[in-house]
Amino acid sequence: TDSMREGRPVREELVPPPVGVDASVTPNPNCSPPTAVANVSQYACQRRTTTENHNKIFTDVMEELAESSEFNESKGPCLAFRQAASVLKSLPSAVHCLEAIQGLPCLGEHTKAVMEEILTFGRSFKVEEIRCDERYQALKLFTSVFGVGPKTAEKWYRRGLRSLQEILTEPNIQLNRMQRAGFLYYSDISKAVSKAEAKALGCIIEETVHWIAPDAILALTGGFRRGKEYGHDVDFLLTMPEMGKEEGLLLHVIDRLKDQGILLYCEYQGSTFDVSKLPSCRFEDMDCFQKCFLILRLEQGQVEGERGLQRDPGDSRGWRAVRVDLVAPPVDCYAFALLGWTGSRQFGRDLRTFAQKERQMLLDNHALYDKTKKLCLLATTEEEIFAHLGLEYVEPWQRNA
Ligand code: DCT
Ligand code: MG
Repeated sequence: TDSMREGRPVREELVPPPVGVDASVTPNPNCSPPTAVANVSQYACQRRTTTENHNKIFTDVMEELAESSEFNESKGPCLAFRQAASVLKSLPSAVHCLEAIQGLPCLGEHTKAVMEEILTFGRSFKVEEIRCDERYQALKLFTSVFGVGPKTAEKWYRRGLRSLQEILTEPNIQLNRMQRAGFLYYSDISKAVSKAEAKALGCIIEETVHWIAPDAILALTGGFRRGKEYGHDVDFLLTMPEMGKEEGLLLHVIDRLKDQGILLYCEYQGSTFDVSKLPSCRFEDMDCFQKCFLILRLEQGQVEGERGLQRDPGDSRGWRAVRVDLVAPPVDCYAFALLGWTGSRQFGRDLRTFAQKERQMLLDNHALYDKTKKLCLLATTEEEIFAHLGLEYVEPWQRNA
């Protein structure tokens, strides 16, 4: 693919301008020049992707197609649509014609056909068909409940259930604790969390953590660290400067949140981390750090700005429920955990693929293992991890792949 990309600009320069138009005098204002898309890497970790997405009309459709493929357990197409969306997100301007995407990586025939539909008709018939699909609608609705994954959603769909009301009134359905909380706070936690709300929660978490351990290290991660205006939850990483001191920290934090009367739900997972198992520990999405998935009560008065809490019109409660994730890795894993939990998912996925395919290294949220040297490469900052991988540093706000 590298040679293809290197050869591409030359080929495009040879494309004659449309008949009767002198391209040098009258450049087509709708077509970005080929140079604008030259040298786009197939790996998200070699692209800089801010929150400013010039190709939302395409990427929203691609992401819906990816989700639909995921529901059908079509892993290949799902990944292909996600990669295509990610490449388009990184472009410095909007795509106005198919010529402008020539030579870009990760855009297959399927993706191009969808883009052509959107360019020609302003819409994608394929995605409109999917949106009308009963199964897609039901699975999307069910998985929008905290604690409900694709498997449970599929099970409910197969039983003939179609609405949340039907789930709640079906006597044979046993919801687990997480799902019960998901239904209980559904209207709040299905609403986006704003940056102002994330900031308010950051203050609460910081105060709580430092009340327990003044020297604890706390960082905002996830989408808000990448500069997003809205998110579905707020993610934090915390650790202690001295190895091992992080043990028990999260349980203390949970207790303290409970004492403050703001803990609406808590699912705690103890650490399943075992240094002796590294690096044979499976390098995949999930990490084994102690963590908790919370639902916290956020008061109107704690949120700065005119708009305050994100609420329905007519909601006069003066508070809302928000999903918060806290992860507590040991300090020697902190940089790897920070890199992983900052995301985006696609950025992280491509970092791991890049490490493996281009560097014969294994990267996950705990460590970086060099297969050639047969050793783990240490790092205390994200910059060091990029350097180990021989990658230019990409700032968190440029990781919105
Ligand atoms: N992550 C991870 N391991 C997990 C779950 C998540 O490494 N088991 C990473 C991937 C992205 C990041 O953590 C944050 O996850 P989300 O909160 O799901 O994503 P987000 O980018 O913060 O998006 P949102 O704004 O919707 O919260
Ligand atoms: Mg998040």
